Amino acid sequence: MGEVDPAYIQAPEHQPKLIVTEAEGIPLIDLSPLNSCDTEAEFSSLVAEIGDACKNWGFFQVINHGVPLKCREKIELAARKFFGLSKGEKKKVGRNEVNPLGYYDTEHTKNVRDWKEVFDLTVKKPTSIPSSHQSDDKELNQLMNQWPEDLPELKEASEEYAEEMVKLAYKLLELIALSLGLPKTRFNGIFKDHASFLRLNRYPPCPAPHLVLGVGRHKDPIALTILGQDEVGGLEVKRKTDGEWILVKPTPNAYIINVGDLIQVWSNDEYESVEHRVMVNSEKERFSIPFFLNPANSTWVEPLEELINKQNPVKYKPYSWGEFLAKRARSNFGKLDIENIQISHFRI
Ligand SMILES: O=C(O)CCC(=O)C(=O)O
Repeated sequence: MGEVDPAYIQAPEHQPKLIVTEAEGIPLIDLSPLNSCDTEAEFSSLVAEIGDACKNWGFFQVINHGVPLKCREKIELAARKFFGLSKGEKKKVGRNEVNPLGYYDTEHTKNVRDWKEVFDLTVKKPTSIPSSHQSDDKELNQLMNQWPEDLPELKEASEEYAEEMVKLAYKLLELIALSLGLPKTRFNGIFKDHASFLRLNRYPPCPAPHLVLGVGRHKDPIALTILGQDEVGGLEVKRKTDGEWILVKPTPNAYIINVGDLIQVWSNDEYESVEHRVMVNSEKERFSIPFFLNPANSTWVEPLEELINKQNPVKYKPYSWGEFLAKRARSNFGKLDIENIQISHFRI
């Protein structure tokens, strides 16, 4: 990526402090009660832990999650091989505004360029998204995964891994539903035709880690993110209690889970989507693999009626997920003059 282009430089108030405050980390939750015949009491305590983590942090890590280590190692190796290809080879599977899947190295977050390269793929095929962000335009674009010709293992590893992510996502959705006092399968129907994405991220070493970010501060617009990070570290979460940026220390073979905007709206703000960002460093490259759980693009999003009552009136107007996504995608490709669409725009 060479010298630091001004397009990467964060405003002074958003530049990272490289001296990391040692702090209590996000909760680490053991999911083994899901995989064994443990007692009812252990299961209830797991549901309570998930609820507390969603409410107090919006983020947590899970261990004993059931995703085979081999499957994770396979995709991590394939990702390293992919990003190790020449720029020319990677650009052959480059993404663009018509098909936003594939390789990309000029993504912007909050109108500042991110210090990273990515490879995106859709989990369910085919997936379509609205072709434009205009509400009256009903045309859909079919999204096509693009695969590098000389790296067949990337497709195989990604497809196997995505299946495991979907299984884990359903387990988490069920725990979250229970923690909100809802039936276990309350969210399952919403994801029947899910349009989830998998992303491979590489953050190259950076000569000015105090000025730039691998991903600028943002909240995820989706339902849930399941992130595998390597041992380098760099993800920071904005602590709800005091707004401090807290580093998520890498835990071997754990996954980092965060609640996205959709769960914030469905839960009528009981569980909030929390801001996070990624620091880079001057010596080491870093890899991460987020899985973004998305409902079908035709989904209308609004607070769940079971959670609404006189004391807790509805806080959001319904919005179309597909249209929201199409509007949001516009700012990935370049610098806009205005803030892009946020769920706060639907707040009553
Ligand atoms: O790489 C990470 O740790 C987080 C990535 C992230 O927040 C994103 O891709 O939206």
